[in-house]
Amino acid sequence: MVSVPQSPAWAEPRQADSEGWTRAKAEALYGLPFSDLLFRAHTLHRRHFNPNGIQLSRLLSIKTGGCPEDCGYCSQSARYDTGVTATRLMDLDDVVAAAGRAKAEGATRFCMGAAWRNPKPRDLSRVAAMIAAVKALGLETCATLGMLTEPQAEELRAAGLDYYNHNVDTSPAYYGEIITTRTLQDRLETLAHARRAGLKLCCGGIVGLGETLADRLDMLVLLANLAAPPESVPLNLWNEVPGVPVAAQAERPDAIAFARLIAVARIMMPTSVLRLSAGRQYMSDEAQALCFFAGANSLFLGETLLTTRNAGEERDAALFTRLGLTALSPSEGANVGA
Ligand code: SAM
Ligand code: DTB
Ligand code: SF4
Repeated sequence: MVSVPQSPAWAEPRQADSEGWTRAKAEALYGLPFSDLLFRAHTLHRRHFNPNGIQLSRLLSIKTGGCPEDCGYCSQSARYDTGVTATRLMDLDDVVAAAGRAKAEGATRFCMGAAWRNPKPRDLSRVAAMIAAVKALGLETCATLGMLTEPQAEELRAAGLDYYNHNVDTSPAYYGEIITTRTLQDRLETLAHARRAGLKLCCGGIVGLGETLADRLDMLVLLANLAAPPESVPLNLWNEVPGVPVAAQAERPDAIAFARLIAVARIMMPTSVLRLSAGRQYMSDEAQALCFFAGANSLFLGETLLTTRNAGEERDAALFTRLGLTALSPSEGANVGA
């Protein structure tokens, strides 16, 4: 007879105690037998969300390339030869037309991304007009424009912005290997400005940049220990970009390792919406299904993200049918039992 070791107690998901989440606690979760870990994460997931619902977002790059920052994974940094052509900020009408198409395709949130270190005053008022117009279509709004001051965040909020996306990207220890032109502290300050302005946070990072498992867990610890965890946590798998420094060292986790990470994120941030973000084009339907069971409940629709490929409409429609997934409305796309 094959001897199966006794499972550790799985039944009652526990929150972190008053000292918050630590690497050791995250490692203990990550190291659970796979079925115990997934059961525990899925139990929490069901407690807080409709487990068959999925939040659907659409991205649009409203200003592409030519970015002065040196993020070592990014196709839009002016420092690397990636083949991306820099553009000016899009016209309002074109953005509204794209948002209308996104709504028709089933998206409930429209995320506008600009390759800036930070927005200049004139740019900010133009983006504010875009936010107001997209909001008027009945979509939730999200923007990712680089660093923000608190008054800038307030201006965006007043225009109708719901979410601000600004990622920590990786662990505190690995951060300096990937980005040198702005610090993690700079990013945390922007997140604080967005929070104080009343914006919801969309904040996560990338997996597969050459970091260790400890780095991946430290990134989750950082996110989970924020004063209030982000309402939305995008977990990006590195999307291949030729010509950037990360390309030489990148290694995406396999499906089991990624599902474990999603499950740990679900347990550490039980009421946050977790997005399978960049990298779904590399994942099989089965791998995505595992991640949804582990607690992922959001994704980007469409053929492209900002500059790289996404899974695409046809494949996603078939996936949703195969898995019986239905779109979450904006109110359901927030948690149901916080
Ligand atoms: N410039 C803004 C900023 O950095 O906050 C907004 C746009 S930036 C492209 C948004 C996020 O996309 C990054 O923080 C990073 O997490 C993710 N990202 C960028 N390039 C990626 C890639 N090649 N693979 C996976 N994620 C990527
Ligand atoms: C996030 O965490 N992922 C999205 C969104 N926030 C802006 C961006 C993914 C970008 C992937 C690389 C590209 O398409 O250029
Ligand atoms: Fe610029 Fe954002 Fe790309 Fe960094 S991730 S290079 S800030 S567009």
